Amino acid sequence: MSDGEDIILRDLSDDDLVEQMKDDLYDGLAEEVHEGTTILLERGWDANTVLSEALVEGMRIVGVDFRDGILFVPEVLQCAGAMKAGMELLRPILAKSEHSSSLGTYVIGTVKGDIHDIGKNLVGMMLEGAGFEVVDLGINNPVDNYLAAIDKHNPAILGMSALLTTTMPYMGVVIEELDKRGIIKNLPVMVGGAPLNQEFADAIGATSYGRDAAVSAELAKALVGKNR
Ligand code: B1M
Repeated sequence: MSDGEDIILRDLSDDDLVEQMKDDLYDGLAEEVHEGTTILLERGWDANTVLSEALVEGMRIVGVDFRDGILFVPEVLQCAGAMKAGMELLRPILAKSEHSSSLGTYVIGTVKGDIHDIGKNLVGMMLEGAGFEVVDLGINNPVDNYLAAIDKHNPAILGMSALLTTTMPYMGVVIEELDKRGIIKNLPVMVGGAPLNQEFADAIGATSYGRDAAVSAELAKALVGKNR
């Protein structure tokens, strides 16, 4: 961003800046979203408020126009890049653990066929902040990836994310496999993602359904018996 644009962003009131950041996110302007996030943090905004009011709300608007055929995949990829530029600044704040000892390992990954990772990444940050060691398997994970990670990391919780109605049933496939192998008895499984709900989580036999990142971190603490 040029100095001139920088000065204009800094001159905006908080409300105008948040509106501008939503526009910038929509336009896929990573540097501007990064700068806007910096300014709000400097003005004393807490990371969760920046996240929900500027970034998540901006991405919600993108989602509506994506659904309505106004935005297409290449543009939405730019929007995702801009959102991530803001999230990178929030990561160290959100992931800063107030716990001196770890609550255990939390393995998380987006399921097979699905490449959405923004929500999963947010959940991971909040979990780190809650005191978990997070092992992130990334996107597009077949059941074997989850099994290998369970073997390797002996997690306290397994988490799966899905953003598509076509990929969410795969969570059930993973849970069935964990059941067959007798793993599910000792390993709580949390599922989450925009198209899910509690009924779906119950139907596939998940231990827990995380509606959003903050709720998921609280649920995770409860699952390991450390709700404090
Ligand atoms: Co996609 N996409 N997308 N997309 N995309 C959606 C999901 C969609 C709802 C858009 C729409 O039509 N309105 C729609 C799904 C429709 C449906 O299934 N019913 C859709 C579609 C159709 C597609 C493609 C098929 C488009 C195409 O190719 N024609 C394609 C599929 C690719 C694939 O995965 N195979 C596709 C591609 C993409 C991009 C690559 C361009 C990009 C992803 C970039 C990335 O993630 N790196 C993208 C994006 C950005 C979106 C929207 C616009 C935004 C998603 C997002 O990041 N939200 C999305 C619209 C929407 O959701 N409104 C859309 C912000 C994020 C903070 O929220 O992810 O919901 P969310 O996470 C929340 C909670 O859900 C929860 O906590 C998070 C934080 O609070 N949560 C968990 C998530 N995971 C959790 C796990 C937990 C607990 C809680 O425990 C383990």
